[in-house]
Amino acid sequence: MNGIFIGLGSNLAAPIKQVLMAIKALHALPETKLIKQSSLYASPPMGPQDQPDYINAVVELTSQLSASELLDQLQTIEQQQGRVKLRHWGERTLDLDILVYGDQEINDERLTIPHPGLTERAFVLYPLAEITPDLIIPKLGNVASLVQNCPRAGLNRINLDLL
Ligand code: ROI
Repeated sequence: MNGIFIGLGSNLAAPIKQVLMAIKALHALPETKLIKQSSLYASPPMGPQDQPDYINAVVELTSQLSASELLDQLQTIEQQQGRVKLRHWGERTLDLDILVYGDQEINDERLTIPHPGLTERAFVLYPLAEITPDLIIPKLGNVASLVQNCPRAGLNRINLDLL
């Protein structure tokens, strides 16, 4: 079975720290194991350009939590890290999105999985391809092919050893 993949993004309040703290919090979730984490990436904003660049990453989990229970946990982490979101498609302290949840396709009030923006978002696809190039996403296909059709759009892998 496919794993569960979470996208992380931040462009406010020390974004690298936000993403690293969120990965720690994901490590500590109940009934959940963190299997893999991507590098951190810096990316220009998709959306209004008058906002700071983002830091993005993707992690793989396995979990006994349902997608909806997991979403509750992600929203708690966002709140604990003082999430602010200033405007639609604007700057935010921390965003945690369920990108893929195993083989499930979900379309309800709270969740659309696989995540609808995934195929156009270099800041999601490149980190995803780094940790799981062979993943086949329900309805969308193979990650390695998706990434080949998605321009990098200024995305840069961050070497934390140099910071
Ligand atoms: N742009 C980038 N580069 N990274 C993000 O995580 C991100 N998240 C968003 C929007 C506002 C769409 N733009 C983004 O939610």
